[in-house]
Amino acid sequence: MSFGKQHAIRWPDITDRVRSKHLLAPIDRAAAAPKRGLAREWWRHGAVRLPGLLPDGLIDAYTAVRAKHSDPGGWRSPSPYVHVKELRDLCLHPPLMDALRELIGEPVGLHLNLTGWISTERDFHQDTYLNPAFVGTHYAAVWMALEDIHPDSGPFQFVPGSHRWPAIRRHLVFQYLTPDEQDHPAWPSRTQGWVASACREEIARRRAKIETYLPKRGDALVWHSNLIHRGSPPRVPGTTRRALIAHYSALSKRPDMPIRRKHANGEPYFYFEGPLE
Ligand SMILES: O=C(O)CCC(=O)C(=O)O
Ligand SMILES: [Fe+2]
Repeated sequence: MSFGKQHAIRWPDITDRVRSKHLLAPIDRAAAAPKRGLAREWWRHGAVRLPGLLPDGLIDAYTAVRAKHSDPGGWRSPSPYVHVKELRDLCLHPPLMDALRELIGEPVGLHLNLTGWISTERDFHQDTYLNPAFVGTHYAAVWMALEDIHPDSGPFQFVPGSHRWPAIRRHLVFQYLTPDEQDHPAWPSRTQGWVASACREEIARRRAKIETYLPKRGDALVWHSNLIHRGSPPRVPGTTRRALIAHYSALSKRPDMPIRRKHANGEPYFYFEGPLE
């Protein structure tokens, strides 16, 4: 069942340009692109490629643990890294954390993993509206390739530069949902059909390019929370896509996630109770 689909909802109905300073990370407040480096790529494209970032040994160690979990969709729990040291070793790898701190402008912690070895098939969206509004753009996600990614597997796709468009806002999406629907934990998936249609319409109107990410094992890509992206549908259903996805927020912007821990290497993560399942 989808929520809100009975309305004819367009991109301008659910998006807004955020200008409030405390909702924008420092790079997002800059009127012009930084001169060089990762910051420049982030400002211009909303995505930063970090080829060959992940050491083979860390990938092998995690792959051995993950392979024992039979579900191709991975662990259902959103924070399996609390239990699995090998996940923390990859997601909190210091060169990756250095890049994230540079892009967000302050220390960040890990709080979400997607561990499926098939595409999520999550249709076009931005991530910001899935978080509490006070997080703003102090947020980033990382796509890590554990194998060379096959074009038929449903690769990650994104629209470079779309992070500078008006952003989808939760309160605007919620205009079209009843109070019960707004309280339902599945509201993101039950609205994704029309949210994705609105994104497609805007991509077409701007004649924007959709880029397909086909990384080699060990490559990583960081994307901005306002970047339009998706896990594309596999061309050949069932084709494996051995990826690890991790999401991070600035430590100072998550009063809703008060328990923090440090991994053995000193890098921070948000701690949650609950079993590994
Ligand atoms: O499956 C994918 O490649 C994208 C997943 C996604 O949208 C996310 O982690 O925010
Ligand atoms: Fe996403």
